[in-house]
Amino acid sequence: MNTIYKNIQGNSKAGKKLLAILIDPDKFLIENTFKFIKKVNQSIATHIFVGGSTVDEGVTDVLVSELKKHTNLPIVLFPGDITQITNKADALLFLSLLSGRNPEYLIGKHVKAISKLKASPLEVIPTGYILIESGKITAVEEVTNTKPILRKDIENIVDTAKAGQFLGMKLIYLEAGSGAIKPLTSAIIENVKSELQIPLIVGGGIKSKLQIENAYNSGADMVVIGTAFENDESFFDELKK
Ligand code: 1GP
Repeated sequence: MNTIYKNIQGNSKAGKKLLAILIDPDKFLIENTFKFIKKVNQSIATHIFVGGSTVDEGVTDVLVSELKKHTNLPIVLFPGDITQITNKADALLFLSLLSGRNPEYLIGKHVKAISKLKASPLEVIPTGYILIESGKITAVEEVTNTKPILRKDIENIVDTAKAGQFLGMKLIYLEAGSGAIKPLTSAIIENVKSELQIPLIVGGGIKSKLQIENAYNSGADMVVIGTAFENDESFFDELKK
């Protein structure tokens, strides 16, 4: 059907901002699904992302099945590894870690994923994933054994995003890392957005309505938030429809 990307692209063109709630199966208690999803459904969230750097095999599949019982929001996989691919979701961000120089995360794992994907109904969305330093070592950095791009190196960040677009990627995901102390700056987001003709996702360390607005006003088409909801579900109260 391939409707998820078209929807993101259409909203980006129309200036309608999107919000994805990231659920890390490794940190989420399945018995809390109903209570948690009720809050998601009552909020301005438009998408649910599911994924994490390290998740036990089979856990994502069980979690997505449970989520599907309680929400009509699109469920998009944001996988740290091939084992997190489940056909029960709607789409998959086919992430290539463009900020790093580890071939496994640029193309290696992608080749290995094909046996699972070629007969899959999942909508596969090629996504350039760019990790930017956040003042602390993040899980992505550790798991992928790559270095993030320095915040001050805006030209390199912009050129990396543009290279992703020229390679044919449909989305660029600018990532400060889960639990980042400070989210990405407006300058980084604005500079990247001004060079891109594809939708821009921004995540990492966003934990207030003001920070969401800042990311949107700087050019993010979609904001992703995970840790802030893991730490305090009352944040949903500020984000009611
Ligand atoms: C992480 O960008 C996402 O990959 C979300 O980050 O957990 O800091 O919200 P947070």
